[in-house]
Amino acid sequence: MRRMMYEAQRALASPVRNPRLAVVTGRLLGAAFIVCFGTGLYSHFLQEPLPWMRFPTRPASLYQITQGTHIVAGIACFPLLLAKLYIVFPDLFQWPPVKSFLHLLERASIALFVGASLVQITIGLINTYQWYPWPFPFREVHYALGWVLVGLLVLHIGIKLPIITRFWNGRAAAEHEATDAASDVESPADVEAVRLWGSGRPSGVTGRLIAWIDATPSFVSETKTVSETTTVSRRGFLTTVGIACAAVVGLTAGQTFAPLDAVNVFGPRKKGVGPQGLPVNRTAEEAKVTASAVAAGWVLTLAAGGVERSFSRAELEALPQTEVELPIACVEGWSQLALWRGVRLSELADLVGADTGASFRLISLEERGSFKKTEMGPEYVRDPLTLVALELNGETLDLQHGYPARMIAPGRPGVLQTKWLSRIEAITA
Ligand SMILES: Nc1nc2c(c(=O)[nH]1)N[C@H]1C(S)=C(S)[C@@H](COP(=O)(O)O)O[C@H]1N2
Ligand SMILES: [Mo]
Repeated sequence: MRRMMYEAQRALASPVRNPRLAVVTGRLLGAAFIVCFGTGLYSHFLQEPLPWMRFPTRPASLYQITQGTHIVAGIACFPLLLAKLYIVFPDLFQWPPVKSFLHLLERASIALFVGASLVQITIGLINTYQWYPWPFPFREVHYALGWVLVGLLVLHIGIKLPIITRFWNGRAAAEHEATDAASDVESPADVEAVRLWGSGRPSGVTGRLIAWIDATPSFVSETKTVSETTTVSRRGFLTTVGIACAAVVGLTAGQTFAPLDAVNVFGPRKKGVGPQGLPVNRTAEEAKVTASAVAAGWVLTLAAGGVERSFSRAELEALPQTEVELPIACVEGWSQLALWRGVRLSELADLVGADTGASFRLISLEERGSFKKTEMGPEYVRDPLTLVALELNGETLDLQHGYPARMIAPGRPGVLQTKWLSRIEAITA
């Protein structure tokens, strides 16, 4: 068995399967994970703020930037994770599979890390296509997995620290390689050294692994130093990974970042598609508001501290109108800038004498659905860009976009830009 595993590792040996490249791709992957985690946390707390939380409202496209980055970094994880798994694959064939309790923990944590990462980026990607083919609530699971992954990332970095520090610097790694390669490491005793390359044992072991890999007949049989072929294939590997990342990112980022729209081949949303040139996520039919939204008796009711006032659409139109340019930035990754016109929420709040520090609840005509009610902190309520929008891109708001009136505020996720408003009330603590 030991022999078999040894042969497997030998057969899989390749110049790109070395600790230096494992560290290089690991670094990029780690950075992408941290970016995803940070932007993900931000998105989470915007949707589920703790009572004391207040958020910046500028730049107005803040959420477009953070969520666009979240999805771009998540998509880049696919080629990076595949590259990393390719590099460390031979490490799977260790013998004995478990040497100690600590070794068991290490291998189990890596198995969990890989599995959870694959699940996380896959459900995330599928979600950008608005496809929810699983029985669990996406947002809660994605959020919980985010914490699990950060924990496992810290553990992984801790375990691999000796290798990471040793191979962080390219030149240092090459030096180790050259010295270590000088010794003969073809004997089965060195298989021991190979098995240890993942265990983070310092002083020469990992360097000897490279030497062993480089000494593998199929690649560098005659010489024990780093050959040109080796360098070339390593560079080729990194170039391939780079191109793959650029491709998957470049061909989808246009859904958020308008300049890349022309090459948005795989992104689920295209610019300018939909009524009034804007995509629609949930239609009026799906929300079952086709009758209530056009009913003659529709009014928007504002309520604060016992004062209630109702406005018909004509009455709202008679109030001072403000025009703002703000994006709809969906959690699912697409964003689009649009021109909105309507009444400032702060002016409506003043009409019912609402407290300047009050948070508001926005209630839609929609009878069912997770977005029928949303909440908004005073930083948004009082922002001059926050409107009860009546017009979009120079026309009366389309029914699909929330006619007779919808919310539009700076720096917020699309899910909170409530359509088909019916009631806006100050939340009394
Ligand atoms: N009442 C209500 N408002 C809603 C939604 C909804 O399902 N119901 N969807 C939200 C989501 S997820 C987004 S991204 C934006 C999309 O706006 P659009 O469909 O008008 O483009 O509206 C938001 N407003
Ligand atoms: Mo959305």
